[in-house]
Amino acid sequence: TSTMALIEGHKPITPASGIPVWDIDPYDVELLRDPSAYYAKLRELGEVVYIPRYSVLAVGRYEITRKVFSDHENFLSSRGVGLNDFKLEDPWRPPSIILEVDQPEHTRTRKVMSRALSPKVVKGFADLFRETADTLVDQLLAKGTIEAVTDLAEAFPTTVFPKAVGMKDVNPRHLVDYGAMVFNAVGPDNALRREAMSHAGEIVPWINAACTRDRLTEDGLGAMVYASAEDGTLTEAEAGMLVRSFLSAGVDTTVTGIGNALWCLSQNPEQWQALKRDPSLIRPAFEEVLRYTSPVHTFGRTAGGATEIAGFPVEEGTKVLCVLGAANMDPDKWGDPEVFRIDRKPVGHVAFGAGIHGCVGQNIARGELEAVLGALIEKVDRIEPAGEAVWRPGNAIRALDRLPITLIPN
Ligand code: HEM
Ligand code: OVM
Repeated sequence: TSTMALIEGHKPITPASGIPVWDIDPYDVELLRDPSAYYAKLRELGEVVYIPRYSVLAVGRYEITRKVFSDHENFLSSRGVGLNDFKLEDPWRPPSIILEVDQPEHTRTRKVMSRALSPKVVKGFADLFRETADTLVDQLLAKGTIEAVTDLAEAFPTTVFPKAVGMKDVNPRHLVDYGAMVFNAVGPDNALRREAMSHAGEIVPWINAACTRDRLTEDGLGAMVYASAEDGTLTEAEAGMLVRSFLSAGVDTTVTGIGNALWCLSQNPEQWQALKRDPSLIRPAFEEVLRYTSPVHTFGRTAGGATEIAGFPVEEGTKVLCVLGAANMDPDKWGDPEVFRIDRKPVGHVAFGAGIHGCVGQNIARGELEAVLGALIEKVDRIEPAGEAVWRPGNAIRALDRLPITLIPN
């Protein structure tokens, strides 16, 4: 550990000459509410940009973003995927044993999680997901005008996900607020992070307790992870840590995915009608929602040693912001990226990341969205805006804060 003052918890760097310098705050709340101009300028400035305010590099062009984000040899996850370098400053909670580790440690925990979240296991939840979605949509149709963020986007995952995990303790608010802590923690020490963290005293102990074996049923995802503690693959404590990963990554992401999907479809009525005509487009429609809105807009990496990005030397300890939202809107990769088309089939989008850390929960996320969109297209004729959609700034998550809509039945 150096005696040098840290900038946002990591080592200040001297960028290689030739790297464009951009004096911007990518965590400014106004920018986060509407990031498209920031994404465009980041891509325009060069393959890699230096942001002095945080002493970090940033990438936003598609190819280089994908390359850096998936290059686990040179760009580590174990020093944190946010601005804090865990090697220099203690993280706010014990690091995730899947997200925030490198190979070879990553391989063992990843195997346990991918078995628990396999397509076969996820299929087993299809009826629960669909029945819950049908009931919820019927209730919301009776109301007519709804606040889609709370009434649907939050209501659905906070109902089905704890059941899938097998949680005995129920507290939807705590699950949503914990997600806000986890995802805002990867940003700087700004008002967003501090506000999210202000709930920590109550929520962290509740989450930790909810991850223990005696607070989980015998038949959920949690039990599957604890089974790996029985066969010796994991310790009991490690099993608890992986259940914590479900609760960290599995709620706010799908809440955001559902909210963003409803926003896309309410703003593009002809795409909604196309979806109703052809239900086989439900999955491609969700992939396009992910590309178009990038629910996880930015995650980082740390250079483990001297390396390079696009030919520029990069020193050890450099934090690199990988702006997934910018990559998913790169016109050099996507034709008319600003057009939302449910039949685009955007293979290669980076909304779930890429490489060894690519989202291990993507099957269950798709299963949840399939149930919600399936129930909606069957029962709802039109989705009309009923007021202004308001975005909620987040250091890593781009979600709606409010989405008033009217559901008109068939
Ligand atoms: C990893 C996005 C849903 C669990 C990731 C990563 C992204 C992501 C971008 C890569 C992180 C990195 O490389 O540093 C999303 C989005 C979702 C979603 C956009 C929903 C629309 C879920 C769900 C779960 C989950 C439902 C749990 C059931 C995880 C875990 C990792 C991860 C445990 C770490 C994987 C690893 O490091 O090997 N997710 N996620 N995610 N996701 Fe998701
Ligand atoms: C975790 C986790 C996994 C993915 C995303 C995330 C930063 C956390 O394992 O705790 O949010």
